[in-house]
Amino acid sequence: MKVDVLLGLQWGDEGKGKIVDVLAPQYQVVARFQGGPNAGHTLEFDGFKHVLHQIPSGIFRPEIKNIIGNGLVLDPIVLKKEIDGLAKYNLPLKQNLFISKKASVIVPTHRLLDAAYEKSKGDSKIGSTLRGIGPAYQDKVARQGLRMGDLVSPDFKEQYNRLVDQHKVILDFYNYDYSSTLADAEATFFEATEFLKDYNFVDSEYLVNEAIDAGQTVLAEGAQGSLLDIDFGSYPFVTSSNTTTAGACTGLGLSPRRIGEVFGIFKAYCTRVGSGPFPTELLNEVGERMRQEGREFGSTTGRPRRCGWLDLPALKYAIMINGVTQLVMMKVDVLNIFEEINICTHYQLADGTLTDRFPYDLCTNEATPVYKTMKGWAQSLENLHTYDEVPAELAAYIEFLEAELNLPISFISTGPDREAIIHRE
Ligand code: 2SA
Ligand code: MG
Repeated sequence: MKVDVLLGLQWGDEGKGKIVDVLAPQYQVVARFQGGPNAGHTLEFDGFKHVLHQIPSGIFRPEIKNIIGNGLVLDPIVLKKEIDGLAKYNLPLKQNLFISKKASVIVPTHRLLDAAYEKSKGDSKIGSTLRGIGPAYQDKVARQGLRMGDLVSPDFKEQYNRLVDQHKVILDFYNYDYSSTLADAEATFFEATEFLKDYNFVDSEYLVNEAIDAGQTVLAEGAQGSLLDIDFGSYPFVTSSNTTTAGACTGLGLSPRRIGEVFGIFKAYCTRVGSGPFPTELLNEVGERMRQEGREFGSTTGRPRRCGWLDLPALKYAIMINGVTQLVMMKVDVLNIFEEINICTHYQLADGTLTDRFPYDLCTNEATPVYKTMKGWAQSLENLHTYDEVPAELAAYIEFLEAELNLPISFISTGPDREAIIHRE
């Protein structure tokens, strides 16, 4: 048995939550491998809409084991809130949610540090979600962070204080005033860590590998997107983890030989939230229509997302890094409103050269998109369930992409609900 990986090929918000939920019935285990409360995975079914941040998107199927892997940075406060928010669904979380003891802990001062660093950067800020992600990964890599397994240790409070004392020195250096907020946040933090002690803390690398050995099917669920990867994204405007397939290996304790299918999720257009280069961004009325039609607002922070046309050089790069085997195209219905649809096939760089590669210096070397224009289908896609029913212009769009990307598009999502999806066998 192999582990299938599902991840975003753009700058996040590709609709991963929905696809995990759609594919979940085929899997016995769903595992998150990186990121933390910066993620917002939206699931919609039976008229409900629910946003998950740290809990895997298989949680609504009680028979599935949901694992929070070692590669995450977890905020106990947010985790308690998420668990409380799920209470109304009567899910057996004490039986089907498993938290790696090796996952890193986000403490309240990590959030303050995130804010202090961003403030100090001025106009060149990253556009972080300010959930403490970067500072928590910093402490992990500096070999001084806390891990979820430490929560039950008798000297947890001392370990916590040692770390926070260091954070205060940095906050003082940045003249960042924490006096009014920290005490309350700490009280909520310790309330949350007490609450979480009733949940399952596990050696998740054993759980995952033993599940595979026992013939169970496992889906690894990525967060954010490939172009936000710490190594391969548009650095420094990235998140602090490996959002790509390799991250599933380190973030769950899996050998690369265990990886099976890699589902690459992309939207039929592009969005980005936060700062950083975005060659196909539309700073005009077309972009605004995409934002409204696609409800493109951050599901964690509510920030308006930047919108633009599909970017093939970036997509090809993400497919290469991830070893994608199947593509999933999301939010196709958002393009129903356009008479013409553009696809960026190349960039023209400042010196005039054309390339379909993702440039190292995208942040400083302006890449002007070169577009292919296709006719839009300009009609509703509601109630479509098979590929045969797809309008000819949409079929042409899909087939053009498959030829360019050299991969099949296996799923086409035509609306937010679980049911609004075309699966091509
Ligand atoms: P961070 O919070 O320090 O990891 O931010 C660093 C960059 O990564 C981007 N980032 C994201 N981009 C898209 N979606 C994300 N999740 C939320 C959502 C975001 C939200 O699903 O909508 O609600 O605003 C996410 N998380 C991090 C971030 O914008 C920075 O560019
Ligand atoms: Mg999201």
